[in-house]
Amino acid sequence: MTNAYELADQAADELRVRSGVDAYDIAIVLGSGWKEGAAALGQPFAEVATGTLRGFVSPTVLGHAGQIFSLRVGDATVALVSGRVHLYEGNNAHQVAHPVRTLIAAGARTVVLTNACGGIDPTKGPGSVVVIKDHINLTATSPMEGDVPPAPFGSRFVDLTDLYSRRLRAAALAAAPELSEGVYVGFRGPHYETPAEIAMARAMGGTLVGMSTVLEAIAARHMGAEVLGLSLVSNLAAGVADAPLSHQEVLEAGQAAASSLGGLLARLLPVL
Ligand code: 8IG
Repeated sequence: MTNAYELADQAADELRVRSGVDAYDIAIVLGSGWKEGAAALGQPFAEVATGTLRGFVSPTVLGHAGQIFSLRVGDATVALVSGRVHLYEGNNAHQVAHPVRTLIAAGARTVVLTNACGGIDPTKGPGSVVVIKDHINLTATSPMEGDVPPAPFGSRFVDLTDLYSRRLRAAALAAAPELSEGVYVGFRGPHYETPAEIAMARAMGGTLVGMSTVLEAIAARHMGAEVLGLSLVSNLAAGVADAPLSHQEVLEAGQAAASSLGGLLARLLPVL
């Protein structure tokens, strides 16, 4: 069985051939709500279906096949990864981390992880964008499980002290002062939390809750990339407001925010 790093190298080689890009600078993983906005970054010069790349599993959301768009933004060659996959689709931590590992194997030194999430802070309601300062991984799994990482990668016991790059967070907050920072608590889902679980997450120091990002961040940091996390609050978490959560509302909040998210990415990319 090929290890996760060889698999990422092979997928990166296939991606290079299909996109014509020798080395990427920045990889942006697009969470729900972010894809529409990302069109504001410019016209991609290549589009690769992830189904044609080794190790990629297909998203289970109908009509959302995985794609990697390649484009130039200023001096940077950027990959937009759409069609993220999650643990709750039945994937393991390595499958979830594979797109990020592939883009890093294809040269990306900066990884921007975007997502839509629930908000615990009632003053940062739907439509707020929060820079992830740190995370609490409650998925009970890790992309570092399994085989020992081969050279040149460091130990599986990767230090996560500066997981969400201090430098990138400062750059993002300087370029977009309306943003604030928060701690993202990663659950497995796909059910939303109970009010008691949200009370726990708040007591732990969490301000955002979601079902993605944490495993990709760990894998990216381990491979030496700098990580920036951006969360779009789509709903207040369970029990924070009186209303029940509705998936429909979550989708609508994403659509409403889409155009401003693109503008935000366009402002941030030059300073990363
Ligand atoms: I959008 O309230 C979105 N994703 N775990 N909880 C969790 N994930 C989410 C939520 C939420 N909203």
